[in-house]
This record gives sequence, structure tokens and C-alpha cells, in this order.
Amino acid sequence: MKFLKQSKFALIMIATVLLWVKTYITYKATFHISTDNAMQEFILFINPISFLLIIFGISMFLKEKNRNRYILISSLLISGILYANIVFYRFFNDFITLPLLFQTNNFRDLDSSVMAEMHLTDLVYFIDFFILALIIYLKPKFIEHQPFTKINRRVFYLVTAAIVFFNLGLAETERPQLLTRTFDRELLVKNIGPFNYTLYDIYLQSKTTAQKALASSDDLVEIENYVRANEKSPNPKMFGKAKGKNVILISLESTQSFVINSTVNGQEITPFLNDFIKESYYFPNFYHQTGQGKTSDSEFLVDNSLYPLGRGAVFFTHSNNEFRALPEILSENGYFTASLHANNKGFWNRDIMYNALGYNRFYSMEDYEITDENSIGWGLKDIPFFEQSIQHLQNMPKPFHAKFITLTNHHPFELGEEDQLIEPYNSNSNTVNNYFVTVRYTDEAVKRLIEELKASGIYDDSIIIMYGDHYGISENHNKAMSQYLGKDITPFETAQLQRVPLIIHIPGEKGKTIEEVGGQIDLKPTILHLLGIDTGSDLEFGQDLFAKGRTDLVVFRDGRFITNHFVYVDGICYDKSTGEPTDEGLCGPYREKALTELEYSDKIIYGDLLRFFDEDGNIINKE
Ligand code: GP9
Ligand code: MN
Repeated sequence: MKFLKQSKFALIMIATVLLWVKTYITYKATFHISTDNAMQEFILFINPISFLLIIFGISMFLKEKNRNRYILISSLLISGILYANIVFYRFFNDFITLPLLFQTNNFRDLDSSVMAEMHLTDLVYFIDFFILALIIYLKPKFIEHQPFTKINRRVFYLVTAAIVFFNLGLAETERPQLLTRTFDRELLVKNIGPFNYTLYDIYLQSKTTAQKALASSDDLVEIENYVRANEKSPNPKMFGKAKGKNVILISLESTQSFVINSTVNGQEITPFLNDFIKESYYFPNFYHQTGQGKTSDSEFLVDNSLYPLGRGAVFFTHSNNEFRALPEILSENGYFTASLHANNKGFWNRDIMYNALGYNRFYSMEDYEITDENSIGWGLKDIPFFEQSIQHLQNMPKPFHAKFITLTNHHPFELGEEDQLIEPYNSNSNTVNNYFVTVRYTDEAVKRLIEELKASGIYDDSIIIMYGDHYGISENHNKAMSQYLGKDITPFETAQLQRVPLIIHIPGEKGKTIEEVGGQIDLKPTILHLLGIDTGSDLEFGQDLFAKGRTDLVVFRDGRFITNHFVYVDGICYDKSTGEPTDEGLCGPYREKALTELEYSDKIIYGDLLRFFDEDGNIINKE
């Protein structure tokens, strides 16, 4: 490797090594990427190299002055990409995708949250850049410019290409179908590195843009066959149980199931919900299935019984699509349909998407009196939100379908002292400490709403469905969570922590606890069947939670899945009763089904396939 020893490559090598080392340290220190074996660790270690060599190698074609400038600017830009992912990761525990960058409507409100995740000390993430700049400025002898020969360049790129294939080859053996059927971004970054991942994301973006134009009604046939084969007929005991009743949905912001029937500092966290559960149907093994679209993804799942997208928020990317959503169907059945949420109406593009989903009315920020006194963090506090919403409810035509979206229990979980009903927890994470306090507050707000509903006579005429929209505590807080729960947070526990409460209250019914697994995708058919509305012609992936003989499978957006007995994470099948890995074959049959569902659902959305489908469930040939 004589060429490497020649100092003419020195600057390229220095720039590469600096960023390589930094990226690897970031994997460990910031992204907390862990590996299961030496091979995975090796892939993780080498994966930044190929991209860096390709980029810095371009400098071989430049003159000295331009060469230095090019290397410096590239290094800064690459560091910028890494840093943007670091900040994003702190907040969302995920990596950036291109569609997210187009969600400009969300930026105003996100400002405070994002700023809270940026610190002056983050300058350490640019140390390598300063070192590089210093070296270039000092111009030591070993980086002196020497022209590259054609042979130099060829050898350089041959070696680089070999590294690329070596990396991809290892990754493919470690994780088959990595680039074709992987929905988990952490796995991608683990195997190909954050920079190649960014390129791959650009490729995916162009591919999905083309998908709609190329789609035709033929694509629906296979999907429809799959859906029809998986349909379960409703439970005759429950079908029509709530016929003609109002439908009140309450989206509990960031509420996870671990707070239910639990205490902090000896005090109940959700005293009201704990009581309410006793007179309702309660599903302790119900999971959120959201992706990057967070609350909007949960709304999408509940309304459409389709999966959200693996990249970006479908509320933003596909609001022009044809849907067959819950509000539209209820509207056709004589319901007035509304969503109530005291945030700016463009957040998550709701004002546009709600039209596509068939909401008759969106009560947003403009419909509420919001002052400094009655708001905190993201906006109007839940108690005044419900107080003011009752007025809207009373004015609605009946029967109505009203969805309330709460907000106070949102990161960073702020609450004024006067509203704190319990003491914060005591751990190294303020997020976790304060989370309990805001959950407790929302519990109180819901209690007051129910009292108001009773007082106004609406209660006995309504089914009330409460669900958690997504997790509130990310893996960044595992240490504090482990302290609170008194156990290690393994990948198995992390998956189990994605449980969110689901409570269904039907007037006149005693209710009970149903242990079978379920997910947000199952709510649409569940609700429609309770109202006595047939769903046989809908194209959807959920199954009525009360149906007999349901498939026990809950698929997460990143490909993890849960059954009544197993939890599947990252190639490992865990036995639920022990939390320990078991024979992978036991998860095998479910794995194929999970991937197929995600793929079919994506096809429907990317191809806008529901435009080829009429209300009666017939495929039509509309272009
Ligand atoms: C914003 C609210 C919170 O309107 O729904 O959004 P989230 O950050 O939870 O997706
Ligand atoms: Mn939310």
C-alpha cells in the first residue's frame, strides 16, 4: 500500500480519520448504539469510512487552494449532518428523514423543544473540524500539495469501492434484506452509517415520489385478497352494542401504560383512570404503532386502520390521497364529526388532512380562549381545554363523533406549581421526574371532563374511548426508568413499554379487562362494529378487538412485533413470560406477516391506491 504512505494522501486521511473517529464516538456516546456480537461491532466501526473516502477523495481532482477549501467545507457539512441527527435523536430517538424537513408548519411550535436539546457544550461535536482547520492553517510539511497521478486516483477509488462492497456484504449477511425490507432506521445506521443512510434516504424519497404515477388498480387485487383472507367477523354479542351513541375519543398525550395502577412517592399517578377502568373495557396489552408522525400517526392509525409511513408523517406527505376514514364513514351514517385540539391548526398539517379524512369541523386554537394564565408549554392546559370544549360539544348536532387531543402531558412536561397535584419523581432525568406530574394533571382534567359530561346528560348517550397516542419517555431515559421500574430496560422491556392505555366505556355495560394484544390499528373496526356499522368492504389491516379468533399480532412501524406470547425485536424472539430470548422459529410465521402488512399498507399510501376503490369495496378503473 505504497500510495497510502505517500504524504500526498495525508490530508484526505486526516480528514477521514477525524470524522470517522468522531462518528464512532457519537454512535456510542450519543446514539447509544449497542451490538449483539463482534461482527456487528466491526460493521459499526467501519461503516463511516467508505462515504468519507468517496467525498474527501474528490479533492484529488482539485488544485491546492481549492483542495483545502473543499476538504474543510465538506468536513463542516458532514459534521452538520451528524449534529442535526444528534439534536433530532435527543428529542425523537430517531434519525432525520427528508420528508421531515418539509414539515415547516411544525417548526414554530417545535422551536422550544428543539432549542432545549441544543447546548453550548455541543461545540465538542465540532472539535475535529477545528483540528482540521488548524492543520490546514499551519500547513505542516506532510500535507504539502503534490499533484495526483491518474494511477493514484484509480487505486484510491478501487480501494474505496472495495471497502464499500465489503461493508455492504457484511451488512447483508448480518441483516438480510437490509436495503429492501428494513423499516428500522437504527438498523440501517448501524449497518451503513449515518452518511450513506442519508444518501439512501434521498434515494427512497425519489422512489416514493414516482410510486403514485406508476400505480394502477391492478396493484390492489393482491392486497385486497390478503385483507379479505384476514378479516374476522364481529362478535355478535358486541356488534351494535352502542348503536346511535355519540362517539367521544380522547387522545391522551404521551401516556404510557406503566403509569396505570402505579404510584410515585406512594401516590397514585392516575387515580381517576384507575377507577374509570373498573367500569370500562380495559386493554392492558394495547400498543401504539406510531412512527415519525407521532400524534398525527396515532390519529391516522385510528381513523384509517392503515399503518403510518416508515419515513415522515403521512399527514404531511399524503394529505391529497383518497381515504376511507372513520369520520367519513360516520358522517355518512348521520354523525357530526369533529376534532378538538387547542393548537395551531396547521400543526401536523391537520387543517388539510382533516378534510381528506372527512371531519366536518376542526376546533383548533382559534376556537379557544388562550391566555398566559391558562396555558403552559405547548399551549392551553388540559383542564381549561376540556372546560371550554364542553361548550362546543353542547352546540354540536347529535349524534356526534368528537375527538379530543390533550396536550399538557407533552415533552418537556412543564407544569406550574399551582397545578401540581403530586411531587415529581427523584432520578437523574428531569423528563421522567416531571412526566408523572403532568400525567397526574391530565388524569384530573379527564376526571373533570367526565363530571361535566355527566352533568350535561351527554355521558349516558356516548361511548368514550381513551387511548395513549405514543410513548412519552424515550430510551434516552432508560437509567431513570430502570430505577423507577426496578428492572433493567432490555430491548424486550423497551418494546413492552410501548404499551399505551386503551379504555372503552359503553354506557350500561359493566366492562372487563381484556388481556389479548391489540394496537391502534384495530380501533376503527372496533368502533364501527360497536355502532353496528359493517366494515366488510373496507380495506384495512386492523381487526375488531372484540372479535373471536383474532390474529394475535401487533406490528410496530419499525418491524418489531408483539403476539400474545412473544416479542420480536431486531432478529431476536423473546418469550413474554420470561423476557428472555427463545427459539427464533417461534416468531417466524409472524415475521413474514408483519413485513407483508407494512409493505401492503405502504403500497396503498404511496400509490394512492384507495382512489381505485369505491365505497362498496369494488375496484374501479379510475385513472
Ligand atoms: C401538537 C400535538 C403534539 O398539535 O399533537 O404533537 P406530538 O409532538 O405529540 O406529535
Ligand atoms: Mn403526541
